[in-house]
Amino acid sequence: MTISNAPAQFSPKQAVSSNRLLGLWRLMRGFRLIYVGAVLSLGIAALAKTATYLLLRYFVDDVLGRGFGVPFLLLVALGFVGLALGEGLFSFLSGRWAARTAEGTALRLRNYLFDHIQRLSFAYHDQTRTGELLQRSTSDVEAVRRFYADQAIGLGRIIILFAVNFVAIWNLNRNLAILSVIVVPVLVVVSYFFFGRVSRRYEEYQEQDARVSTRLQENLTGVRVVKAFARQAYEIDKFEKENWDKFQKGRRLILMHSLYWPSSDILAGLQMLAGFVIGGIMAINGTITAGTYLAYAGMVIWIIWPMRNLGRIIVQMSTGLVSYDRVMAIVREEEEPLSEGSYRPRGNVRGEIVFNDVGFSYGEGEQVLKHISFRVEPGQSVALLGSTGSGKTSLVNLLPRFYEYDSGSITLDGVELKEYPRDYLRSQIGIVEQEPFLFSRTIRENISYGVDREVSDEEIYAAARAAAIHEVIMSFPEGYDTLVGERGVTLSGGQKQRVAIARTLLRNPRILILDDATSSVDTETEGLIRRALQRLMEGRTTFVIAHRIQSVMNADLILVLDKGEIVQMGRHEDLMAQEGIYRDIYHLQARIEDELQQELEATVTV
Ligand code: M5T
Ligand code: MG
Repeated sequence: MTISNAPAQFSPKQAVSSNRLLGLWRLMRGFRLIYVGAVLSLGIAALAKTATYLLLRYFVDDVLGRGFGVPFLLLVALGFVGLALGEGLFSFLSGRWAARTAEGTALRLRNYLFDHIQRLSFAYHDQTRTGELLQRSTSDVEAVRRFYADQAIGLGRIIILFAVNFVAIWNLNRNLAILSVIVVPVLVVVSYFFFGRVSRRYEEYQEQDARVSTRLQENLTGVRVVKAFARQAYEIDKFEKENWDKFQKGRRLILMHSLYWPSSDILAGLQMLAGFVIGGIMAINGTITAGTYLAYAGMVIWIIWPMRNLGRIIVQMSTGLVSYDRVMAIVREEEEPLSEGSYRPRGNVRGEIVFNDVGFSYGEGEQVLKHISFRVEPGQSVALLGSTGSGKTSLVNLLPRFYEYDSGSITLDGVELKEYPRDYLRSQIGIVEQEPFLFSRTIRENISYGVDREVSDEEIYAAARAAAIHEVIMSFPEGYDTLVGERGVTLSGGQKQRVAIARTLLRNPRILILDDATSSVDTETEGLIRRALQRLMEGRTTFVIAHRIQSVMNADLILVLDKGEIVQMGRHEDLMAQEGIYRDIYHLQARIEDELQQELEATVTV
């Protein structure tokens, strides 16, 4: 659609306002002109309608029975036809332009949200439920779209119809005009009463709706867990409760709407009745002409109709306003500044990393890392070892600035990490996450993900070979074009990890982080990967998190973490020479391996 009409630099951030109507107006930027055009067309259509009644009055009072010739009568008839056509044409234009504004604005808003949500910080995503984000980017945007397409334009229509017809009746007869608006104050009070209630109920309803979406989304993502734990009944029960709650809230919302309708209908009905009866009496008495009465009877409908709909529109508008707030709550969130930073080197970093008394906690929680100090020379490898929950992942997550440390300092090549723009850091650091995520795309696309330049097949194969996954991929009928995930192959945990390793290697980062990257891989494959990586790790600073001593013993520096603190640090030989966790783990793992070996031999000899 005509998104090109919109100023390119427009961002919905500029439409953040505590005045929701003002905000919605700003959100329309680039479409405001055609929207005003839509409202003007409505006005013209309304004038044409009212003119029809006035022409009718003229026809009845001044033409009928005066012996005008056929040509003149034809002319009057043509007038009726012209007015009808004009009304139709401008109504059409109005609807079209309003729709264009609404669709264009919604399109832009959805695109913006998609973009924006991905730029929010890790901390934001940790706290926000996916279902909530989904709902706000779809259903709430839809409500905002309806605000432009139906409600705002509807309000314009109401005001214009009312004003035009009221003025026309006023000019015919003041008493009639006053008579036809006698219930307006009552209607206003009634509408106001419902407006507040519907707003609140709609908000509750949307919140509940978000809860239902979240539950649905979580269950679909975690369907395996649900089945494995045979918790279907429990989950269904939970879902039904939330869904029932949504139904209840929806019912209460509809109840408000449906209470409003009859009450406004009764008022409007009384109004109409009074108008027809009193107007009729006036016509019989001769206070007004027959033509005036006819015109009045036609026009008064277009006074009462708007009054009756005013409340409905205002009440519905409250939903658009609430949704505006819900969408803007996301828009208002600060994006994680990617390119902000005072130090952006031309080339690559060398990779010297120094931690000095670093402390870190997630949000308000307790300290996850305490007094972390160590030093890595460029090209060295660091291994992190420690029980689960000891803070290994948290430590490496600080390097690409996924999270900001609270105290102490981390320097890269002698410059504080916070001075580097995040996008630069992330281009220098490759991370294989503990639980890698692959997109539902081809394996080729997954491996080349995040590389901006064209990559040759050879490069992709080389990365896959280093990750010991090339052979596996080639064994699929479609090779590198095999789709991963729902509509394609389901990769095993270890295969996924290796695709993720290949993906990171292809980016050729100066600093490599492998967070438990070989945890789902058997010892033999791990050996293969380790040997291949050995070559690739040369010249890069590497962080390896692993649980097997074998995978860490060759590191230049081994850090043993416990409850967020470094309890031991040094090379394998140093650590073996001291008492402590490291030696304990070493002996434990060696014993287990021995026992396994013996058992294996025993079963073979039997
Ligand atoms: C250390 C907490 C976690 C634990 C501590 C990733 C993450 C962790 N934590 C959060 O509160 N939010 C988060 O996003 O931090 O956790 P870790 O750094 O993940 O530990 P680990 O990597 O050593 O453990 P493991 O199991 O991967 O070996 O208290 O709750
Ligand atoms: Mg971890």
